[in-house]
Amino acid sequence: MDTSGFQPLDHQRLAPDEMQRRAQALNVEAQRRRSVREFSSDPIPEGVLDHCILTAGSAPSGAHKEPWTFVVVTDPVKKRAIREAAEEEERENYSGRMNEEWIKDLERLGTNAEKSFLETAPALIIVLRHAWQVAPDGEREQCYYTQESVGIASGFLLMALHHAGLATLTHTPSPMGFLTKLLGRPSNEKPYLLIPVGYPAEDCTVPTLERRSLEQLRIQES
Ligand code: IYR
Repeated sequence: MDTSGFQPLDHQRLAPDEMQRRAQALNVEAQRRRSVREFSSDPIPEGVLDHCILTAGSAPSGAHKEPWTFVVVTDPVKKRAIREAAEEEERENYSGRMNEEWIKDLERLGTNAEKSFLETAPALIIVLRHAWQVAPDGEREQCYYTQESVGIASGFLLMALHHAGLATLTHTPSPMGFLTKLLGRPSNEKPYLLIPVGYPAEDCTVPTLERRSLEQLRIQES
């Protein structure tokens, strides 16, 4: 068998009680994550976002194409430009593009077309999905399962940021084409999510909601 290009997996089995403890502890932490719309403008300590982005980049991807880029925006002028363009799209969304049922579903979240968090949050991370890639020789290369891959990477990113003590919002001011232009990114990079990141505001509130129970989530096929 040709084993070139392979290496032993770095893995150690844990004792069952340690597995239990770790699985439970991560769930306790995950359950505290909430989507936040009120941010403090306090800056994020240097280096924290880099580690979180590296964690996102550890996600699995189709044929290991790593079809993602994470753009970090902290410049107030650029944040303002993004806010203005996002609010323009959102005004269209709230005044006709979203149907009645959608508007009603959002009522309990208290959202509207006003997106001041895009300026208040100290950083915006824009997740870009590579629909294809360009090889060094200029040839167009295929990417595979990019929606799945970038979705998983975004999940890793949200959890890493939460784990580091930061609040996030999973924001999709669709259509998001304006971001490709504003950020000067090539046309193969499609905006996937816009994630404001920072500390929550001192007086931040979040909608009261319940999550599905294990009985609702897990179906045991025996
Ligand atoms: N993008 C809009 C609307 C919106 C849509 C969903 I689905 C939400 O869960 C929340 C908001 C906005 O950000 O206001």
